[in-house]
Amino acid sequence: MLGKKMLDELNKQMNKEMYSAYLYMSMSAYSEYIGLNGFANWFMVQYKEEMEHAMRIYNYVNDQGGQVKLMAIEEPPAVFESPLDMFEKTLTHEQFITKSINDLVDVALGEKDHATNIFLQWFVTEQIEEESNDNDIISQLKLIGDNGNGLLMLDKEVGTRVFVPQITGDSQA
Ligand code: OFO
Repeated sequence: MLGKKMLDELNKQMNKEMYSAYLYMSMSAYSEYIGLNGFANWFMVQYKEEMEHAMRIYNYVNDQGGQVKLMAIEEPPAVFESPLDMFEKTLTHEQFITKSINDLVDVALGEKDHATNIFLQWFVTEQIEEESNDNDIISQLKLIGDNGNGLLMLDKEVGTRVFVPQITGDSQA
């Protein structure tokens, strides 16, 4: 069973994950618009992963007998300066999400809610990978600089990223 504060914070986190999905969908659309289809693929995979993150929380709240509450999703930016700009904004956003997950863990520990603490550990680990992936691509984009060939090579590489569903149910979005 979830305490009221824990439930409220989980519902808010679900909304943040939905915003993450929306943000990366927007970056995917922009990448496609400027002809970088590999980056468009990378961000679309990210969008799908974020939808799964939201669904993990949705399923957990339901499993715990809590009431899922859907809130309005903020409008993401539609235009970006460059691939580097998109990945720097992605990293900044993921750092915000990491802090938010850490705050959720603090609430779970404060309420002695061990089940939710265990549930959240998956997200704690996932955030390490998210930030690491973003940092890697930012480093590569900085090395590439204004080199068009380098950018096209990286576009090709990130175009191979594949979405691997991790949870069952209607998570494919
Ligand atoms: Fe859900 O990990 Fe990104 O936001």
